[in-house]
Amino acid sequence: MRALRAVLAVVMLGSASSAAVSGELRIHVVDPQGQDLDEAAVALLPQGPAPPRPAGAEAVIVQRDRQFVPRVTVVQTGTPVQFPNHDTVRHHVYSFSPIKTFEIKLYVGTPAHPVVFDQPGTAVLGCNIHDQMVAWVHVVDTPWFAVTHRGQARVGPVPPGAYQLQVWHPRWPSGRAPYRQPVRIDERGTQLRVQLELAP
Ligand SMILES: [Cu+2]
Repeated sequence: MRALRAVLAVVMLGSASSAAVSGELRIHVVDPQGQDLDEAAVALLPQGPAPPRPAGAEAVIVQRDRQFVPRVTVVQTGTPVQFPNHDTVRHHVYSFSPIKTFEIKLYVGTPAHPVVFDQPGTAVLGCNIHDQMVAWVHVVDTPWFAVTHRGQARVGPVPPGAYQLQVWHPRWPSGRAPYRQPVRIDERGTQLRVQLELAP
């Protein structure tokens, strides 16, 4: 009887772990001085085709107190982004970046149509009226991404396996391809520290 109970326990453990086969990346991103880096965009690119964008996925970049909030947004390729203006002053949002060139001329409230970011890469956004306003939309071919806070981010759950880790930051030298390294995500999760060489 005791032996049978042991077998049952093993079977149940086996089915529990196979039902939850997913991993996670826990990453710590630091600058060249070893300080925690906020606003780093982290993405896990699968080796095969990426799963499609979750239905209804969209992003929102608010304008408040004459700033974009958040400053760094990561989206999967094809994602619509809304730009509601919560200020009483008008803003004029634009991007000259090759992956997405657009402008939303002087407006208040929420523009009628979102902007769809349909190519991977990074778009720099500005406002024609307020020079200090800046934001970045980092577009990736994967639904698995995060932005660091106090140097930390978690990406997942993802199926265990081999990925390319991609890390980008606003102070990453413009024109240089984002930082990449191969990474293996296992079922118990993978922990990693990345030090980025940034422009001063
Ligand atoms: Cu403005």
